[in-house]
Amino acid sequence: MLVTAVQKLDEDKVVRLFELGLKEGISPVILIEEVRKGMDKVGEMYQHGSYYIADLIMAALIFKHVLSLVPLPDPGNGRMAHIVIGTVEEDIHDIGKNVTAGLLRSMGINVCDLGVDVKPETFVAALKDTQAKILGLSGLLTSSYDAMKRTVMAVEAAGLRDRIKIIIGGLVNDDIKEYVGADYWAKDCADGVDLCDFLITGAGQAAFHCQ
Ligand code: B12
Repeated sequence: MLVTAVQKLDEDKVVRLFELGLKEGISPVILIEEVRKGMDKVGEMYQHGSYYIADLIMAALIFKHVLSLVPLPDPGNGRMAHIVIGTVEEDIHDIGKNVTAGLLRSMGINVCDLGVDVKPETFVAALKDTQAKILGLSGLLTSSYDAMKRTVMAVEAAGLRDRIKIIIGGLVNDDIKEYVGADYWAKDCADGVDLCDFLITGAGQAAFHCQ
């Protein structure tokens, strides 16, 4: 129902169902995932020409509205971080990246979020600055795969590759991970958060499907 309401861009209904879900004790991660599936449908309709860019913007606004219903910790980018995260160069999609960063913070993981359209050299500078051991790259455009690859190459060129684990998220899969040269890919934020937890604390499952 939530998926269909998002697909129809029915903001009132989405908010009502999301609030109801929270009230019934359903995990925000599960509810967010339902909204994400609805966004996929909106994306498909845009691709097939039945929705326009204004509809993508509307979908983004609805997503931001539901996210405001979930208390996520204050950003507060600290100097020491476990993970540096950002959306790669020339890509401005940030909803999924923000959800992931928020969930990581809610688990007490220090996140340095560089925002969107982040250049490879900016990622490298932040990795040096924060001493982070994990780099999270988000990208939803086909062109983002090359930007991810350039970022991995910049990390290598800076001599940091051996100590950094690189996770990609967004519209990615195992082939993209191989192409980009990353260590892992995450199918969703829950997957990504489990993986980061494992890489930082060694807790949780030792084998991830995204490896
Ligand atoms: C909303 C949206 C927009 C909004 C973005 C608003 C914003 N602030 O982010 C706006 C309207 C700005 C937009 C613009 C464009 N968009 Co757009 N957009 C979408 C849409 C509908 C939803 C994306 C979204 O937010 N999903 C919800 C979030 C929660 O999901 P998510 O990003 O996948 O994130 C989840 C996981 O992937 C994961 N995750 C994400 N990042 C990371 C990172 C790490 C480290 C980890 C561990 C996990 C993780 O966690 C999240 C939760 O599980 C998608 C359709 C789709 N199928 O995704 C198209 C889509 C991505 N857009 C598309 C296009 C074409 C564009 C434009 C080029 C349109 C245009 N002609 O201008 C521009 C590009 C602008 C640019 N340079 O970046 C295409 C891309 C096609 C392609 N293969 O290249 C898509 C796929 C639509 C389509 N089917 O055609 N878009």
